[in-house]
Amino acid sequence: MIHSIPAVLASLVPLRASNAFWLPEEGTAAAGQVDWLFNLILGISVFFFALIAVLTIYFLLRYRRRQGIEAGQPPTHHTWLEITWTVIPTIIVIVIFYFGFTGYMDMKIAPENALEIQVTGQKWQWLFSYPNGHVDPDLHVPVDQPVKLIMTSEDVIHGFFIPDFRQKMDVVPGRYSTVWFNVSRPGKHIIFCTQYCGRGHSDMSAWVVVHPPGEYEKWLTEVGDEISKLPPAEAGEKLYLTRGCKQCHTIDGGASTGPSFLGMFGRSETMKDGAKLTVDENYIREAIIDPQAKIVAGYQPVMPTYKGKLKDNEITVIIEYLKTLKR
Ligand code: HEC
Ligand SMILES: [Cu+2]
Repeated sequence: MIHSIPAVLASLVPLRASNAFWLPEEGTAAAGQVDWLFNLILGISVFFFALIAVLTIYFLLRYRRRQGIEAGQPPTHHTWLEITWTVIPTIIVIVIFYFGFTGYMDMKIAPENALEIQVTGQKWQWLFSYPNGHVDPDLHVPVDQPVKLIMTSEDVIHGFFIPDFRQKMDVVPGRYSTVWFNVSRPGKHIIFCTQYCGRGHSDMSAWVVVHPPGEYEKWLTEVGDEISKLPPAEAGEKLYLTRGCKQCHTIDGGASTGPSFLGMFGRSETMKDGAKLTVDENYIREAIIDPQAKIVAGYQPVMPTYKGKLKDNEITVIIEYLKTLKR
């Protein structure tokens, strides 16, 4: 097949909307805008790089020192040349600024009807809290609806990044940051943490699940009363898997950031200050709500508090689950 020269050039200098070749999928319309500007800047840079490189080589050869030719006096000043190289770049940066700034404002300011979802970053998991109180390790959203995320961190700085949406925002303890987006197709997109936040940093990922029309509401009611429907130990296991405990506690006796849950209930534990105590319901409850109150010997005080994040009935089913993990 013979390609026309413009078609080949167009595929080499990607000033096009579709980027499957080197950028991730464009999950939102805003992502398309970001890519468009990125490609514009890239195109301008490639053009000037090529122009300057070619001219440099040409001048090097053309005006090289040769036997018998004396160098003339160079001109000190060339008004029109100077005006040209000032005006053209100024216009270019103004255009880039205009599209960059308006695009930034569009991505920054959420529409008023946006659905709000709370996001918590913690070592080493994202937690998403929905309007009905449900907390999930993944971000579920309806299609064709602006969604605003209100994000904060429980411990260190995390970075919330959805490559497909070209959205990235720091998630900082003690303050709130936001992002918003509107996805027009059902599907799944990955979320990463982009700040090196410790041992489990590379596991700190989640999914954006974009539900087809009507499915989001259905999902929300279904998960809303899951805890009360499941047998306690199963509900507890579910919370162990979805609320971040798994990132730091194993259930097979293996080492991790925190003590393994295997055979924990009823065992005698030595604290950092030398005190000995037996693991019972009240001790576990305190360990979850106020982890810094008693530190197990040999471990760092890095467990985040779950005060306000786990309801009483949820702590109860976690305890029921821990009781089942016998040696
Ligand atoms: C960032 C890591 C981390 C996460 C997440 C975490 N923990 Fe911990 N946990 C620890 C560490 C470290 C210790 C030991 C130091 C201490 O006592 O605080 C600990 C101690 C405990 C203890 C006391 C253990 C013992 O052997 O005496 C319990 C119970 C506990 N965690 C429950 C949980 C539950 C339930 C969750 C999830 C809802 C959870 N932890 C999430 C790190 C974590
Ligand atoms: Cu992180």
